[in-house]
Amino acid sequence: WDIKHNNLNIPSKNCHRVVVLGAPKVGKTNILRRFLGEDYEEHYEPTVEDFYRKMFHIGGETYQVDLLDAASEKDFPAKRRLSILTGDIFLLVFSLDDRESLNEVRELLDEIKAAKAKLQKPNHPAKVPVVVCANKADLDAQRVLSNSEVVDILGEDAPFFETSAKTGAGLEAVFAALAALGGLPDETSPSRHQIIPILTYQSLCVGKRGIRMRRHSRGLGAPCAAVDPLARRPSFASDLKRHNSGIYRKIFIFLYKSCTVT
Ligand SMILES: Nc1nc2c(ncn2[C@@H]2O[C@H](COP(=O)(O)OP(=O)(O)O)[C@@H](O)[C@H]2O)c(=O)[nH]1
Ligand SMILES: [Mg+2]
Repeated sequence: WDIKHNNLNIPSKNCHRVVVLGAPKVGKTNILRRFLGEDYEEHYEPTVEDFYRKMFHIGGETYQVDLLDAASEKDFPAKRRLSILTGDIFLLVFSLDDRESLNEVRELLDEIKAAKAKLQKPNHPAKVPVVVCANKADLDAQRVLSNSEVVDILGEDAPFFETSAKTGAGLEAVFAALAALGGLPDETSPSRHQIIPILTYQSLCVGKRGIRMRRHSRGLGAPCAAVDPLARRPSFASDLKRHNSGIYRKIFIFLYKSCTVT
């Protein structure tokens, strides 16, 4: 059973890609760990680029959330642009003890707005699907940014939440906001479902379909989710297929060239 290619037939309207961006060391990986149902990690490991896939079975429906931990791509603008174009929801993270990391979020917000605006019909500008985490709220003594300074810098562009990946504070609200942007049910929040092994998840969705699904869907079952241990970031080619409209094609080809030449 090849789970890498989404043979689980999750409807594409239920599939979303969350791209996580922000300065190094602000807590991006630990926030993702929380979303995946893992524990906080004190030891810092720099991220190169990580890709995660979490699949949900909620109310008889299936959903898939892909998470791209895009690490520090400040020095790779073409790579970052590609990540931005392939994301449909964005989680931007800065740390309350690091003013420069807030400036970086401001720049990312502008870049995402500009990139998405180019792809939209001029008469129908949609709101940018971004949620911002003001992380490390537990570090009272080191805090250098007040709430009102953050509001001033971010403006009305994106909702932000004070969070702590260490204590878990504020993260429920962040996950709920992300779910709302993707039209996902609230049960996608880690506290609202049970994590089950991938094999159990697969048998729930596809094994002996008729009998099990029917029996299961009578009570719809408790919300559950599984993390795909084999998930890899899809190739450039399949990203292109996902967004197979003319404008995307042109931009992708341009970006692909600029990624490979440099
Ligand atoms: N006090 C505190 N430390 C945190 C928090 N989030 C992350 N850290 C620590 O900050 C360091 C960087 O975290 P990490 O998640 O790897 O950041 P990333 O580089 O943005 O992915 C690690 O040592 C974490 O333990 C938080 O909310 N509070
Ligand atoms: Mg990281």
